[in-house]
Amino acid sequence: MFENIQVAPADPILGLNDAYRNDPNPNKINLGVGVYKDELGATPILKSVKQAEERLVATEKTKSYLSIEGTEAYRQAVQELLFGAGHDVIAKQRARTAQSPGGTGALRIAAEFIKKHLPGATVWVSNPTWANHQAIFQSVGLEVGSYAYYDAATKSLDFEAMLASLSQVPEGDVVLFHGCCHNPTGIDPTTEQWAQLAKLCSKQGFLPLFDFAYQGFGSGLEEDAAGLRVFLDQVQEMLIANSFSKNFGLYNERVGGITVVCETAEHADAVFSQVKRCIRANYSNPPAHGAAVVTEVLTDPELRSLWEMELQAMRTRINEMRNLFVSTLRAKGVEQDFSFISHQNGMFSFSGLTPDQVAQLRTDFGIYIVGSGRISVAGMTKDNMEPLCEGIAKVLAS
Ligand code: PLP
Ligand code: TYF
Repeated sequence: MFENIQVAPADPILGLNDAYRNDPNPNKINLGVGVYKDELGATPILKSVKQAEERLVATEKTKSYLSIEGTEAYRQAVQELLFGAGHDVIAKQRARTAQSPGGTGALRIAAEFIKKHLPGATVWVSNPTWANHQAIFQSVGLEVGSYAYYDAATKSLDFEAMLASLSQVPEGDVVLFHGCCHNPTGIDPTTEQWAQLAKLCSKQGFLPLFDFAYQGFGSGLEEDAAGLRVFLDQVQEMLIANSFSKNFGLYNERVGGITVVCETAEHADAVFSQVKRCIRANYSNPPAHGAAVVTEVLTDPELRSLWEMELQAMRTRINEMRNLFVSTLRAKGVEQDFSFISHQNGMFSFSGLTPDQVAQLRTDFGIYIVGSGRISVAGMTKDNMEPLCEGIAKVLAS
């Protein structure tokens, strides 16, 4: 039965990681996968997370199943982080959150819910977007369309084109927005632009789906939620897939949430009951540990302030690397203007390097960048900056 099955193509991002691992070059540099690295090139466990884990190990009493939707304390903590404590949506019980296995698990549940309950809806994603978006929606049989986003010529958001394509989206379709720190471009709408998008959404009648995987990596926890909250002022219904992989460094614990916002608490009850059915037929109930850690950190004032400091330190280090990258390239005599990289948000930048240049960086210098030219700035350190910029300068000059 299996003899005719062909080998699947390697994942564009995770496949690169494998190639990096197998490269014997001692000076290799990995700027592929979106995983935070510290100045030593390590991805450490946050102190706040470690302390929460120590408490949990000492006090945990059972490994029995969680409910389909996860723990109440976690679900509440997620909503407060997304909307801000005391937000009207919380007070009116218009939102329901289920704990999910990472942001990917949340997106997959959103996809199944859309497929089942919004028949005929197409999901629109930005051009470009995270490579897994298409796969997740298509895997449940949804049509995926793309809307204009990035202007390669100016290396910025083509907001006019974005508005023009979104005004073609029919009522009842779904539009995915990156809550902040757009992956792969690092370019987000401004608050004013978010307000225009929300207005358009309300006029067109499409459903916004926020993919919120980097809260706190842009400007701050509150600042990064501005787009989502501007939408909440204008629209009654929304889906949100959030992840704690990056901002808690809990990548392999798989912790996130799927949140539905409805017009009324009654609608929310009905919608959420269907979301729970999707979960039940998928992974049944979520893993407990990561979410317990997040709950402990978010609800304990001491751990919370430690976490916020650690998150700020990650954000600051990435921004320092952005500036150092731009200035080191300049010092290496690169004439092309890379200053746009200093103004982008989060882990990623679209470098504008061509697929040929990306390939040359890899074969000649052991520098690994995603084929699209996306650079994970979080992989840069003071130690690898010189060889990195040296390699890029040589490739650009060749
Ligand atoms: N959405 C975007 C835009 C991402 O970049 C990522 C991870 O890189 C995710 C979702 C999924 O995150 P998780 O690892 O929590 O599944
Ligand atoms: O670098 C990126 O864009 C992501 C990172 O299960 C990632 O693809 C890796 C593994 C995973 C989810 C996200």
